[in-house]
Parts: sequence; C-alpha cells; structure tokens
Amino acid sequence: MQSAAALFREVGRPLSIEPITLAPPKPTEVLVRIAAVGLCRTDFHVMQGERRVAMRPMVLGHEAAGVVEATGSAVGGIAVGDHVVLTFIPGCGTCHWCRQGLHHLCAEGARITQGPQLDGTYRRQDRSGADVGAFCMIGGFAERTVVDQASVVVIDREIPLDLASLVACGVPAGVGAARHRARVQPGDSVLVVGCGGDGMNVVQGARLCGATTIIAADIVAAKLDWAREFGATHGVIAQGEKLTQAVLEITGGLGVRHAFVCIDPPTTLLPAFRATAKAGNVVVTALTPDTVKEIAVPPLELFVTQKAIMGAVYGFLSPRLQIPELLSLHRTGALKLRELITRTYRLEDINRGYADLQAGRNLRGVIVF
Ligand code: CXF
Ligand code: ZN
Repeated sequence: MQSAAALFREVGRPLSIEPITLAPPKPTEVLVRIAAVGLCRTDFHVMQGERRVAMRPMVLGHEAAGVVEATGSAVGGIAVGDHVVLTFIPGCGTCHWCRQGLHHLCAEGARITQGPQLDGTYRRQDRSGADVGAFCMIGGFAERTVVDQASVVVIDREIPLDLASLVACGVPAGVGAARHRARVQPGDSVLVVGCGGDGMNVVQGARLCGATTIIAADIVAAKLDWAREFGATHGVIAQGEKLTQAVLEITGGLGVRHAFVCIDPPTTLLPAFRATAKAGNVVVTALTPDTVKEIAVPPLELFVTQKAIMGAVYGFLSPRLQIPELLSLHRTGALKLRELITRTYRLEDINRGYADLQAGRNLRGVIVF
C-alpha cells in the first residue's frame, strides 16, 4: 500500500513529503489510518540533530490518533474500526516494568529511536526501495502506519481524534509529571519553566491537583497569557538568576514545593533548582541535546537543601491505563484539550507548522488528515 509521509532525510533540512510503500501488518501488528498527529518539539529536536536517531530516512511523528483499518492474525482486543491512540513507548507487557504496570518504563523504550518495528524488521520503503524507519515505532507523520499492538490504546469513539492525538504525548507528559511524579497536593506551590506543550499541561495538571500557587515562566509573553487560562496564578518573563529571584519573591523567600523543567534543562535546571523550597521536587520533563553530557548542580547545595531532582517520561503514568483516564477527565470538563490546539495543518505544510512552533506561535500545532 502507498502512503504519503513526511520523511526525515537530513539533519537541519525540512521534512520531505514523499510516497512510501507500507507492508501489511504482521501477526501482532495493526494498520492505522492516522487522523491527527501533533507537532511535538521532540521531533524538531531530531530534525535539528539535537536528539540523534539511528537511521534515515525515518518517518517522525509520535503524537498520533487514528482508526484501525486491518489487524494481524494474533492481535487481541483491537478490531477494525476501533479508534486508537498510539503510545510513543510500546508496552511489551512482559518485561520487568510492564509486569508492574509501569509501561512508561518498558524495556523496549530503549529502542524507540532505532527505526525498525518492535520485531526488528521494517514495514516502510521509499521510492528507491530503501528501508524507512518509524520514530518511536510509530512514524505518525504519514497518512497510514503499521504498528505493533504494544503501541495501541483503544479509546472511546465519541472523542474527536484531533483531541485524542494530544493524549499521546504532551498531555500525559505534563499532567502526569504533576500528578504522578511530583504528586502535587492541594495547597502546594508550583513553578513551571517553559510553557509549551509539556509545560502548559503541567500547569493544568497542577491545577487538577489543587495547587494554589502556580507560577508560569517563559520568555514569550503570549504563553504566560495562555498559561493563566490553564490555571497559572502568576506569570514571570525571566531566565537564569532573575527567574530564581522572581520566584523567591512570590513565595516569600521559601521557593516552590515543586519546580518543573519543561524546556532546555542545561539553562533552566539550576535556576529552577534554586527556586525550589528545601526538600522540594525538581522534575525534568524536557529533552537535553545529546551533545550536552552533564548539567552542573552544586553537590553541597543539593545535600543541605535535601531537594529531589527527578525525571519524568510520559508523565510517569502507564499510557495503557491512564490515557483513557485522561480522556475521561476531559469529558467531565476537568481537563482542557481543545484549547491546546493553536493551529492545524495539512501534512504538506508540516514544515510551516514547525516554523510556527519555533517562532513561539504555537502551543500545539496538529496535522489533521
Ligand atoms: C520522547 C521522549 C524521549 C524519546 C523520544 C520520545 N517523548 C516525547 O516527546
Ligand atoms: Zn512528544
């Protein structure tokens, strides 16, 4: 089968819209017609060479929702016509982590930047017959994809698929970081550094948890206005020491109980750490370019302040169990989704979408098919 796809061929170059040949699903796989796929910054990091992937060409795109068009002979619990969200880490179901329900820590997660399917083979070829990889074993920047059932979560058919795509990455990453990693409590104070796709969802996650001081920090003023709509109580346009100072002023010199590093950890982690109260949490939700091998944190400061620095991938939630839960929260009105989408694009316009992200014009751009 032929499918249009946006191919990552060269670092620093726009994605190339081309037809690819898609092989039919193997026994444990499904064919999915993509309905919507979000323009997450992670794919942009890959395009810029800041996050290396093992092969090119590769179909990027990992925040996708669609409709099942065919299933392999050994697929269970997924049927043709089902509406699905694809998870950017597969839940193999059998590793040490999956057996504990910790799908976000699945052992197979280590292979999501490699290119092949979960079984190690390829389903996509370009016009020259060369194998084409699928980022995160999804390859969502395409009309259709073939993925293992381990990457599929079936959802309620009533949920619009553009909204469903958002709960494949940015929403769980942010909301989960607040609810499941930091475990924000009613009355807590929170700082969110970087109010993009992840950060804005940390803001709404903190609000859901009952935080009463939610400080949004960014260098783009419009994002602070948006953040107030998602629950921020304060906005700070500052970086570095000025950011730390502003947060200390707002919190009476104590710092926040939880700080979230949602953009560029090399420059934001230390200011966020210093804006955090003693024994507080510093949660990193953002990628650091591969070239940066370490970030300095003064060890004596870490020791005496007794703060915890922690990572959160997929918001430390189990996508299989908790993506449907997030959609239920949306249905009750507790979780904003429609408001996250700033602009929609056609696949052919994907590079314009990333230019808009880069220019700070988008909270979430979404490709709608
Ligand atoms: C990323 C996390 C790091 C590996 C690639 C996918 N997730 C979402 O943006
Ligand atoms: Zn993402």
